[in-house]
Amino acid sequence: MRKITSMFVAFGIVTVLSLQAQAHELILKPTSFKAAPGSDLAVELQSTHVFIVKEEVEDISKIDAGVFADGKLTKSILNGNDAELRIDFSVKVPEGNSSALIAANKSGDVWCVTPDGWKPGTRKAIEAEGIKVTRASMTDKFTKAIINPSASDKNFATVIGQELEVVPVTNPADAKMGQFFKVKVIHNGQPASTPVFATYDGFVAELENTYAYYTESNSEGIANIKITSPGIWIIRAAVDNLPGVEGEYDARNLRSILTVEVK
Ligand SMILES: [Cu+2]
Repeated sequence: MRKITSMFVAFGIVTVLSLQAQAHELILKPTSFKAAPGSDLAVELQSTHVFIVKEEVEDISKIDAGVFADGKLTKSILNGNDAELRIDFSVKVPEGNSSALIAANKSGDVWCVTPDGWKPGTRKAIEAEGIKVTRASMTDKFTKAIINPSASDKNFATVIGQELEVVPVTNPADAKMGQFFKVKVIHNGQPASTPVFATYDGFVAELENTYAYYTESNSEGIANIKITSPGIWIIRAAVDNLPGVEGEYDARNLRSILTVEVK
């Protein structure tokens, strides 16, 4: 009996850890990757467990999003689209013939794992309701997309300063089927070794948290993703279990997703 109980306890822990890894992902999906300089481009911000299928409307009050140019993010007005299960916004495509960056950053909500399931709120707040908290965590999310890639500029490699950032080393204009697409993962301004998952739009639309490719960035932050299909690719880095804040949450996690199109 005791042995069975401890097996159940062990199973419970595994479940909690894997659920924690399954927070939904924040993904930028421009409606086009080629847009005329000076025009308005519609962009979708999706929150999902399935790639790339919109599933949830995030809390717009916690998100900054827009075009990143001249060293700063110009924030767009965000519109929660409940009918389409996504956030809509538009950006003014920068002038000139260089590639352009669109970015979104979301500060995390605290979620607690409890015997009654997941509850939003800090450890203090949930415990004040008389509910036991197994684990409280917060996940901050960063995402970026590159439009108008061109063979003649280096703007695609601009580091915009996200706490966790995936920076292309390969020019997206040169991304090709059957070849490696190289990225650099940067955490707090330093190259970081992290798990790197990648997939493309339409690879698997029936299953959650399913990616086409897995690798890890090395100590220089470099990861190579083998491109196995044309289309929209997402490349995702993750850092888990950063220190928490006493009484608020036990750990903080970071997610960062780069979106590029492969012709
Ligand atoms: Cu979700």
